[in-house]
Amino acid sequence: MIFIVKEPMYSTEKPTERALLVGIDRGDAEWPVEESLAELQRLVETDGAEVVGSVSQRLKRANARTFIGSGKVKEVATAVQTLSVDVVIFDDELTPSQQSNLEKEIKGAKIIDRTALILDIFALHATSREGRLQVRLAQSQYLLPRLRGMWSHLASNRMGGGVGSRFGEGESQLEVDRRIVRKRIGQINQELRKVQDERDIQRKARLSSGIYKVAIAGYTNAGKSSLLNALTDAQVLAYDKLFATLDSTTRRFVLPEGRELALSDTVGFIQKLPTTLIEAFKSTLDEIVNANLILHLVDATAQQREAQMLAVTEVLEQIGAHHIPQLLVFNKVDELSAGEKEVLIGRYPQAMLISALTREGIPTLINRIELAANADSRVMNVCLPFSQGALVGLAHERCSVLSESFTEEGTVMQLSVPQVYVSRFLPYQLAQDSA
Ligand SMILES: Nc1nc2c(ncn2[C@@H]2O[C@H](COP(=O)(O)OP(=O)(O)OP(=O)(O)O)[C@@H](O)[C@H]2O)c(=O)[nH]1
Ligand SMILES: [Mg+2]
Repeated sequence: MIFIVKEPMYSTEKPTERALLVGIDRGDAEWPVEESLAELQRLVETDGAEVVGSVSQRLKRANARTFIGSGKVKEVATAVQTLSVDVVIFDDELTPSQQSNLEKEIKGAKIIDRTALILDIFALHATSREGRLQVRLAQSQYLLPRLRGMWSHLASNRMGGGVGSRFGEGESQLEVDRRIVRKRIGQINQELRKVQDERDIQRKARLSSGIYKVAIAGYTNAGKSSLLNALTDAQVLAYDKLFATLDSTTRRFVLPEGRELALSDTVGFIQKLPTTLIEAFKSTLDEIVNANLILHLVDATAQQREAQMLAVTEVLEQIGAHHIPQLLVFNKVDELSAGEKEVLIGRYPQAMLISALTREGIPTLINRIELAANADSRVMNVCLPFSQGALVGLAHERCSVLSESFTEEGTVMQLSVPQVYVSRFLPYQLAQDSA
């Protein structure tokens, strides 16, 4: 059965593209097909099109030839006509042959898949040079095995615009051939390396400074940018769209006792995140991989909260960040009732409940970050001679100052010193420590 969201409408305004969604119901209780299609609808809307209907079919696994069964394909083909559909969007990545078979059988509409849609949104939101290069790399890698199938698709896109049309922007049809795409991948990789070399310099500087790095990771729309803004004066764009953030932003964050940390916000994760994107965004994701602590931020109000958490855990594993200490943080609790909060605490006693909007729970979160940051520290009693002004500065900026007094010999301090700095303070250690 086809679930119709909107009847065809006739108006004089420039038409928004009309999309029909198609998914498979695999009987997955964690991530039911309705939820997956609802998320796909949000993706479509983020990309600027309108969903006019959705179709799902109960299948154990996808049909190798046409993803859905042949009867269902006919149903979709009819719906394309009756609902004036411009684009049919499949909720899973189609194989190149499934795509070309579907294109033959469903006339009058573009056929794209979730991956192409996500890549398109990334293209729309990429602002930095690195972001744009990474998106182009992912698009080219996606395009390469599909070149034959994409020929007509690209040609019609270029004329029609709309969903999926930011593929190969500015390219002439002739250029779309395997050799050229491969060459382009090579060039993008080269350019990316240059951009990333510069970034590496900054990152290495942070690394060698021994500064403690905290990364905010989580599902798209969890409120990562809002949290960065709440903790620092980052003023990162935060809005109710999927994949608002593509580039990572790192800001200085000063703990109440004076120690400085680096706090990063980065690209959000999603179910079925295309592997081409994960590979292309490796350097952006390195912000997470190189962190000392990950704040796993969860939208506590999300229908599919648990499934979203699982998706995030899986991506963290995929990028090799699963061994990094994590704090589980539920955001948007301003929208939960007292009862709902209790259920959440009962289920995740180790988690923190916050609201980036009302700042509820933020002080507790800062305390927990501080505790984690101090976990690799050692308490030292030192007397820093007045000639060692720089070391006094280091103590204030990178260590926790537990006590401080001034004597004739110098500044006597009790410090919680991160391991990386211990050797710097050793020469000035007071006798009581060596006991
Ligand atoms: N009610 C409520 N809304 C919030 C809170 N934090 C964030 N939001 C809203 O959630 C939406 C997404 O917030 P962002 O900070 O952009 O989320 P993000 O995780 O950075 O999203 P992407 O960059 O798209 O992955 C915005 O509309 C925010 O205003 C919160 O604590 N409470
Ligand atoms: Mg964001």
